[in-house]
Amino acid sequence: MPSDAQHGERRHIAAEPSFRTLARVGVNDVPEVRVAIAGDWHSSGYWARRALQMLHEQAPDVRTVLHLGDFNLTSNTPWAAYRRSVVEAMAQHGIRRVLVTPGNHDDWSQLGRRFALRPDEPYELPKAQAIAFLPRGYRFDIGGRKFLSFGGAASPDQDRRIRDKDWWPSEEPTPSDAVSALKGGRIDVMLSHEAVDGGTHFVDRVIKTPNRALFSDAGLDASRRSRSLVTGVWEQLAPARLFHGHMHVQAEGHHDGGRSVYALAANNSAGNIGVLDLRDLSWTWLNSGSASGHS
Ligand SMILES: [Mn+2]
Repeated sequence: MPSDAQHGERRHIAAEPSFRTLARVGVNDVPEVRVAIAGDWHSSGYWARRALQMLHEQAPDVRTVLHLGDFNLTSNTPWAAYRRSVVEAMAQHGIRRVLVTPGNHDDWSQLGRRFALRPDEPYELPKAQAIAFLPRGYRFDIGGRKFLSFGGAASPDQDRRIRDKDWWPSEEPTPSDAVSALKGGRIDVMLSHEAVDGGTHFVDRVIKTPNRALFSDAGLDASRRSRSLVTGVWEQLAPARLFHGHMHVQAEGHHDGGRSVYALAANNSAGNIGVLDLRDLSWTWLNSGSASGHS
C-alpha cells in the first residue's frame, strides 16, 4: 500500500500542482466513486455510530467521510470516549478516513497552533490518525474532483462563552484566509462550516430571526462578518456544490449554472449525512427509515 500511495501521489502532483491526494490519510489504493458528507456531530458518539451504520447500510462502497465541523475536537475526558466511538464505528463500517472542515466548536487553540506550524498539512489526530482536520483553505482531490475546505465560523453566542476554552477568536475566518483560499483557481466542491448568504431560502430565513436571548449584538455582528466572508469565497470560486453545517438545519438551494448549496443538519436529526457521487456530483440525503428526504 505505501508504494501504491506514493506512486499515485507522484502521478497526481505532476498533473495538478495545487491539489493533494492526501496520501498519508488517504485511500489511494481504492478508486473512490462516492464520498459521504456529514454535518455537526457535537461529540455525540451515539450519533456518530448511527450515522456511520446508516452510511454502511445505504452506501457500503463509501470509504471517506467529509465532516463539516463542530466535530468537537477537544482534549477532555468525554472527548476520548467519543473519539473511540468514532474510530470503532469507522472500522466496523469500512470508513478509512474522516476529513474534518473545522467548525467554531473545534478547539482552535490546538488547531491554530498546528496550522500555523504546518499550514499545508491536514492535522491527523495523534491517537486517531484516520481522523484529520483540514487547514482553512486546504485544497485536495478525490475521484478527480477538486475540493476546497474553508473551516471556521464565528460563534454568535461568544459573549456567553469563555475565551480560549469554548470560544476562540481564531475560529473566525479572516480576510487574508479568504485571499489565500481564492488562489489556486476553480474547484468543484467547497466545504465550509459557516453558512453563506443567499445559499438556501430556509437558512436565509433562520438567519433573519436570530435567538436574541442567546446571541449578543457583538456575536451577531461577528457571525454576519464571518458569513459574508465565506459568501465572498463561495461567490468568487462559484463551485458546482457547496456543503455547509453550523445552522443545524437541512436545506438545499439550486442556482444558475447548475450550482447547488446544501445545508446539513446536526446530530440526531434527519439531513445530517448524505452521499456525493463524484462522477456527476449528484447528492443523496441518507435518512433513517426508508425515505431520503428533501427540505
Ligand atoms: Mn454546531
